[in-house]
Amino acid sequence: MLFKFEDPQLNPIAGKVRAGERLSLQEGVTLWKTPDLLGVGYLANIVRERQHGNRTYFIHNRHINHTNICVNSCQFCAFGVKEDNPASYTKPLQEIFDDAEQYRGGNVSEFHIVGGLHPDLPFQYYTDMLAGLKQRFPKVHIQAFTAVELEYLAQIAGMPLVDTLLALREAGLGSVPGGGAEIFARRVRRKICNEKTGADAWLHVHRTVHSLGMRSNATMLYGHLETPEERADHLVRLRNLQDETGGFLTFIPLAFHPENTRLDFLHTTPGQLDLRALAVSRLMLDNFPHIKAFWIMITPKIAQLALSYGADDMDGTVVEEKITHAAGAVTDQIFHKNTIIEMIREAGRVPLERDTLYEEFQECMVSAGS
Ligand code: V47
Repeated sequence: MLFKFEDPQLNPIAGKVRAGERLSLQEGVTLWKTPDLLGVGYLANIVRERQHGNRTYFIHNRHINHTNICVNSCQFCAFGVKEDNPASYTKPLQEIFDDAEQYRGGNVSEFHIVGGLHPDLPFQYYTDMLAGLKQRFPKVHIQAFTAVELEYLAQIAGMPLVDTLLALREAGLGSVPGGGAEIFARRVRRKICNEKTGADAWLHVHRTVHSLGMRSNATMLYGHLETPEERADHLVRLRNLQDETGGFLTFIPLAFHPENTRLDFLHTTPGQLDLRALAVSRLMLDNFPHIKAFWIMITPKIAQLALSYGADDMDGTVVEEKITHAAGAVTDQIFHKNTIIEMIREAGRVPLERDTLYEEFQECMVSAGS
């Protein structure tokens, strides 16, 4: 029996999805606006299963947030503070290495490193951090520094972006995470992150990363002041760059957390928007291999449902997450491998533990001591 859409506007979109045709910006807006969430999820699931069947990826990773000191003061961020704030911190390199050591033996395969734009740390702090981790954990992939941080590090290093990236790669950088994109629309950026580098600069950094043969991820912060039209525009701009470079691996919609931010008059995102964000992303980003449900931000329960709304990746074990938790996230900061495996199996999918670049993966069973 054919699925019957509640919203007839979804019928022509369904025809294109079934035929594997690209959706337009306007169709993207329709997907963001339609009350027929089940219809949007149904379509996203068609694409998800066409690409990945029941396969669902996760990674054994560890997040490291080396400093919360930041020269910017973004309205949506509760993590970044100024140096004179009693809650400010900058981890000495030895502390980063010692923390990482505690994790030895756990078969971690990725360090995910992001932090504030620190006014005084020298470029060598970053290269020494990468080199020190790589020396101690040669097999662990390092995914580090958002496009915003990379642009800032180039300023600190006094080098062109390409040379900065080459120096970081030489020290151990493996790939670039997707943060810092927020929402590309200038209207909203003026209100939520006026000092921050613009959309074109974010896209330029990723274009440059890809030109060096490195992979990266992309994100979109949703659930604040942006409109459905601005969300659709964000996705189309990412899709255009991916047409050009093919360097993006994964897209992660990031649910805005308002607590302790200057946007604390807003509410946390409703579950329907979290599911819709993943589903619309899956449908619009037809050239992105993966869509990730970041359980830290949308809760494990929504992340599990998301596996039927377009997502094929559950991120990973994480261990320590400060950015969303500073903004009121109530989720744990660590997930044990067994919990992720069970959640994926309960959703009727097949759990595959992957490396950062999705080059190696293997099916997992719940095991003792994971
Ligand atoms: O860059 C900041 C966002 C990002 C808030 O690449 C906030 O695989 C919600 O980018 N509420 C960091 N979001 C996280 C990130 C990420 C996470 C997981 C996987 C990957 C990946 C990337 O979080 C920041 C910013 O865009 N953010 N404040 C907030 N209050």
